[in-house]
Amino acid sequence: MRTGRPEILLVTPPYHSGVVEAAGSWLPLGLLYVGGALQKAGCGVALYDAMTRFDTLEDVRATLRRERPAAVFVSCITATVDDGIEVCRIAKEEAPDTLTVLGNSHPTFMYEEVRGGSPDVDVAVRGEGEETAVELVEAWRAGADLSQVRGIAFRRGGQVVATPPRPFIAGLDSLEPAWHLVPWGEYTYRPKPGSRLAVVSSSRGCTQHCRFCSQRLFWQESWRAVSPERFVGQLEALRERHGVDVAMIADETPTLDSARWERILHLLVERRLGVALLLETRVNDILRDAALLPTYRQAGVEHVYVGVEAVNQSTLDLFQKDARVEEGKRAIELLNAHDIISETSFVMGMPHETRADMELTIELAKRYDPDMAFFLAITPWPYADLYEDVKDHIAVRDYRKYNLVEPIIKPDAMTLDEVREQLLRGFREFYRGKMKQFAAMPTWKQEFMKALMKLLMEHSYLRGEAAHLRGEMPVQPAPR
Ligand code: B12
Repeated sequence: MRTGRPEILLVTPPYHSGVVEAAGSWLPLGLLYVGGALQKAGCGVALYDAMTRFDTLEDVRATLRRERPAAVFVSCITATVDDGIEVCRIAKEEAPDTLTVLGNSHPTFMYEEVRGGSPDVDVAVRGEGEETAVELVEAWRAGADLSQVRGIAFRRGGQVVATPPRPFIAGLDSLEPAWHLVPWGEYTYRPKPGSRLAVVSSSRGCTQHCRFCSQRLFWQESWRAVSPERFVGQLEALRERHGVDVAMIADETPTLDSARWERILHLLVERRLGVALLLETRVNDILRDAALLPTYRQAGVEHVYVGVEAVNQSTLDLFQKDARVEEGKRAIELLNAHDIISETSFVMGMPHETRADMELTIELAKRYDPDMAFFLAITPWPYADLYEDVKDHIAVRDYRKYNLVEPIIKPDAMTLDEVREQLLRGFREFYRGKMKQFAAMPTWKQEFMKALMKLLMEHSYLRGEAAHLRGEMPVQPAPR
């Protein structure tokens, strides 16, 4: 982190779920967008990525004491909100006049809880952050009435005041993250030793209707895109100026507009950037693009996550997932056939699910045959549609556990420990099968898979599973 006294310090909560952190260190793109807008408006900004540095709350305190920022801007999803509030508490303890601001999905929806429940958070920013952050800082500097700033919540006279929502930013091309604040040497994609990893955004929004997710609600079913020229230009600049050679596209659905996506791919092929791309998209878009998949590969797309989420049609219907089981399977086959790493996840642990259902999911996951599969615990974000359906089955209220790893919902016929056991069994069985397929994979994929699995087994919450996978211990079939 840069030293010197920043007016505004952008901070990630020092939270770890022990999953994705094993594979890489991921820069906080949302905060960098906010930082870019604040800098453009003339504010002094610095970045403190406590999460990536694996700092403790005591390290956070030492940093705040040293940096003495006038304002602390923290990004929080549900799992990280308690640690985000802790950062604000420490900031207030160190200097009571520090302005403390929380943004991202949890404060967007739960601003009453956040703002009403914690005296240490001055403002919750609701929704897209760039314009709101700039107006907020201007009003705060001027000592003006914050109720003029759209898209925030703050406390006045013991009441939480929520200002009207702010419309979405019209032209995404005008936004530029504060890339120069990033200590690039700290961001790497571990399966590729020596690589430099960026997180980038080519569009914002989600039009899917999954009841368990928060993104559709956050973006209010809208979708806006950066132009192909601007997006590819940004990647090119990251390659040239900062040596980025792997980039994760943060979008929910970068492929939604097929003409735009095709243009992006063609520009990438033309410019031969040498940047490997990791992305997430919809099953249906992969099916639509079957003939275009060789171009994906030429453009640098190496890894695609598709959300099939659940393998039995009744569960898919319950989630209102707009994809049929067979389509998910076909999308994975296509990715595999085009030498792209395919990844998907299977969400388990709904109230009606039984051990037998979960065993079926694990079996079907093997039949789907993605290169990588994650078995996740269904997690009811308190603002997602799913919450109402499952609220009577919520057994865990600690937000730090809302990370898709720890079971939160107790199914009628299972204990939480039994759900956890099935999730781990899913990993164990799936990856044991995968290891047997290594020899048939192209060399690069084989190397990648070995490196990634080693990282997951040694550095993620799956650590304890390594011994089972190596076959050192007999794996007991789960008792019925
Ligand atoms: C990149 C990413 C990560 C990175 C995070 C890097 C980082 N430090 O930010 C990594 C890979 C580490 C990660 C980890 C996890 N993630 Co994640 N991640 C994403 C992803 C794919 C993109 C986020 C992004 O960059 N978006 C682009 C930017 C521009 O948008 P944005 O973040 O929303 O930011 C805007 C606004 O929210 C706002 N804003 C954001 N922060 C702030 C702060 C302030 C002060 C202000 C004013 C405004 C503001 O302004 C920004 C610009 O407009 C999203 C899904 C998605 N497509 O968004 C999931 C997502 C955010 N992750 C999620 C989850 C659950 C996790 C994990 C718990 C998963 C796990 N089991 O490991 C962990 C938590 C680990 C941790 N320590 O945080 C969920 C959160 C669900 C929820 N509502 O709580 C999401 C939505 C995925 C999903 N569909 O469920 N993740």
